Amino acid sequence: MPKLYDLEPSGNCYKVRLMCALLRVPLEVVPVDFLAGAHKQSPLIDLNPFGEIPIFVDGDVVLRDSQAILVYLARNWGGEGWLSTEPAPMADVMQWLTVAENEIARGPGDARLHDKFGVKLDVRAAREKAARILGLMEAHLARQQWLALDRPTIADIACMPYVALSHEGGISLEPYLAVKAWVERVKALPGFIPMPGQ
Ligand SMILES: N[C@@H](CCC(=O)N[C@@H](CS)C(=O)NCC(=O)O)C(=O)O
Repeated sequence: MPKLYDLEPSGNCYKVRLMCALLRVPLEVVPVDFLAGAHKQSPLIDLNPFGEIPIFVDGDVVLRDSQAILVYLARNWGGEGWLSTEPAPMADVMQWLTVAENEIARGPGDARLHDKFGVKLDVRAAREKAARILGLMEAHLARQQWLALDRPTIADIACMPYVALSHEGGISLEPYLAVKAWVERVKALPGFIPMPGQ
């Protein structure tokens, strides 16, 4: 059974738990003592020298980075649906995976790190970035139901968690009706599991 080194309030870890639930992939969840810095010490630092979680282990396969883990899960257990192997549809999904790690992580993700976990960072810059990406997503999702293609893909699973948790970073989703409707569509997927704060 694949194993996830996990932290419950981490949106990045949640992406992995959620994707496994949607795909009905059994997962051994191993809680990490994050406050004690277990992810910076052996044995976890040997699995991920970046000193971060999630860490995903499936036999000989060891992966860090939630987006990469979603790719692995989708290709292994999701067929063509969650991540197409056709060039243009695959690229459409991939461009949203980078949004998850860039604009969303540095926008609503950082604002939440500041407000909820007391991390020292430029929260004004994070809120400006959040407003920009939420505006872009609102315009995009006013035209289509899902971020990429015409169906749920790992693009939605990568981007939804930190957007849905925006309020924990002092950002209201009220002005973003299409974004809110998209979050609800993700929550209605068969097998969906929530995370704390949603
Ligand atoms: N690109 C990684 C980022 C992972 C990440 O930032 N993880 C956080 C927890 S959500 C972490 O472990 N940070 C290390 C630290 O703050 O010491 C991913 O998407 O999984």
